[in-house]
Amino acid sequence: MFAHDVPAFFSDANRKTDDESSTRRAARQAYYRKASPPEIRDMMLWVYPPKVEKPPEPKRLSEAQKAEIKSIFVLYDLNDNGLLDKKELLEALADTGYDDDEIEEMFEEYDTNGDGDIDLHEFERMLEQAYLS
Ligand SMILES: [Ca+2]
Ligand SMILES: [Ca+2]
Repeated sequence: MFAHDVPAFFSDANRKTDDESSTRRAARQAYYRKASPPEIRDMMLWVYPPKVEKPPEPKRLSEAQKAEIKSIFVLYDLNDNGLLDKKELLEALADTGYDDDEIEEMFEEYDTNGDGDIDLHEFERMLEQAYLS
């Protein structure tokens, strides 16, 4: 940088503070003209760091929510065998406003291992959306 550039350099640097700090802009303007292309690239990365897209944290049920779901499961599991069969689910959801077809559909959808029962794990999946949304 030449001495006669200095006043303009600073006034310019101080004026433009919109999306990069004046210090960074000053540094970029001071060194830009002598920089080699890789150096320019490095400076641009410094001034405009690439946005690191963090993948959203997968939503998980908390231990408290899991415990709550389990207590509901136990309540629905009328014969206490650790599984909800279709009849138990129909009975459990009878008052929720779902009709039998919808409940049966839900049952088929969430009985992911197809054994004809909803186990606790499948039941968690069933309620997960309601809990996490
Ligand atoms: Ca049962
Ligand atoms: Ca199952």
